[in-house]
Amino acid sequence: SLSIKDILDHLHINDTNHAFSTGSSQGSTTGALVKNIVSPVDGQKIASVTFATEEEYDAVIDTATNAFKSWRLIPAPKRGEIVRQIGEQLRAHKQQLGTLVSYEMGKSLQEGYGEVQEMIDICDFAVGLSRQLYGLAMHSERPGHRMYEQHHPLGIVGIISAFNFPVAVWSWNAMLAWVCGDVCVWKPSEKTPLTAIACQHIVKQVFEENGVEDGVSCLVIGDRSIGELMSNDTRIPLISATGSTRMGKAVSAAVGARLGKSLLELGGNNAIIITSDADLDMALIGAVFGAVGTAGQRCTTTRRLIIHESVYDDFKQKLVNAYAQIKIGNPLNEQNHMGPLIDHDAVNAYLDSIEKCKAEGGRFIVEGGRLEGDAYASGCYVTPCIAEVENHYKIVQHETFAPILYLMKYADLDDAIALQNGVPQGLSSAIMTTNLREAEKFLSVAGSDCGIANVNIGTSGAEIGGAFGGEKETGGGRESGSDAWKIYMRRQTNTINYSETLPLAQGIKFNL
Ligand code: UN1
Repeated sequence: SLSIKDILDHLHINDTNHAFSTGSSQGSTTGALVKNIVSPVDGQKIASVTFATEEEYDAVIDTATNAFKSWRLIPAPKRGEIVRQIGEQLRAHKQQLGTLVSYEMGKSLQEGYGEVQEMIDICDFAVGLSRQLYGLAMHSERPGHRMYEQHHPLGIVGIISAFNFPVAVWSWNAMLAWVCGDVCVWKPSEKTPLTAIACQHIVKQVFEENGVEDGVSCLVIGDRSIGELMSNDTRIPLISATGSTRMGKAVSAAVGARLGKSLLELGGNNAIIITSDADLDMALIGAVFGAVGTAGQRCTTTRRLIIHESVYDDFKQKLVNAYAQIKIGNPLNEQNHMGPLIDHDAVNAYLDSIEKCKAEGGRFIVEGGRLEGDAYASGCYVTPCIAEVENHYKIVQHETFAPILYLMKYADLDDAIALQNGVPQGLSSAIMTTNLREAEKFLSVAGSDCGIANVNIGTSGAEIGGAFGGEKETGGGRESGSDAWKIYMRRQTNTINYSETLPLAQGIKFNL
């Protein structure tokens, strides 16, 4: 296996990294602030990054604005060919990049590789899409007229991404935006900028080899103040933001005030309904992976289980047994199922949520807590825990980004669906059942109100081919597959008159 030092060298991560990159040009290493990036895995400093100043940010946007003028003229399938090469490079660097994702963010190595695989998959999707940016052709009501629609690129797409999927969510946006003819400015989470720098390096080389102008892929390192500049910037027609509902509301308000477009992918509070007709062994795998995978830090993490009373005690016992098997520790060791939380703030939020849950009456059947000892020296390792609760508890209504699983009991499927829908968030949902009527009801208009609704699959681990996102406080945005590409383009309706007269629509007569 590779040493972290080898991986950093391989991915061109320096001890001190630049505040921004537009591709061939890079920012200062003095900038507004120099921040050390510490791994939650072992508490060691990995490298430092420089935060961009406002002037540096402005220079990046100027470069991107200029790059758009030529990038948009390259035919979409040719842009797709460049994205294909990016996919090839991601394949070549999968092991190193996946390992750095795991080390910088703390998710298991398997999930680190999985994240890079999602990037490769979206590249493949985008290559095909580059020949399928279809508009409709309509039949005009007037003789000698042709009507059709076409999709043109928007310009700059601003991408604000979160620490939990430090690179995949960027790629869902960037790969589609690029085949659509847009240029991208990416502000990664200030908690995980190094994997972003590694991606920028990979992409920049592909763009350079293809003679693409500087500025099609830009990276700006900074905290929320950079996000605020982007949200208020009329030079950025679309902001795609992933993160907390609080952040999303701020982005949406700023972008909305200038009538820009936003694509929001915010919090989830995802539940699995486990019915009396469920295959309980399958339900167990779905529930446990959904709850402890990525240490409960996916927006699709399973936070609630709504279990039929007839199987409640049985399933509860299965869960307790399964949780006793979970190995927590260094995520680079493939024996471990669960790594650390991202930082000490996250650990404190987790501990605080446990206290709040107890105060509201929650009964813990698997206790949580911070892990102590040499193997957990970073102070970011916690135990996944399970509490029996009521859905209306304030803490249950809230998304705590940690491995806390809430259990509740139901008797009637309509009540279970009401509980599942009875939270402010609307990202992912699932039902475990072998009963066709139950499954179809859950998927029906009277069923789940979420953007994602699964049958006999957990709430997390969506494939890139579907549109990803959710309703209510999740923000309404859709990324990745299906027709999610349309938000990265502006639609134009064109009517062409090839006749020798000018008939007006709606039969209006206007004779001069
Ligand atoms: C996220 O947590 O922001 O469906 C994205 C999943 C992953 C993506 C999660 N494919 O769990």
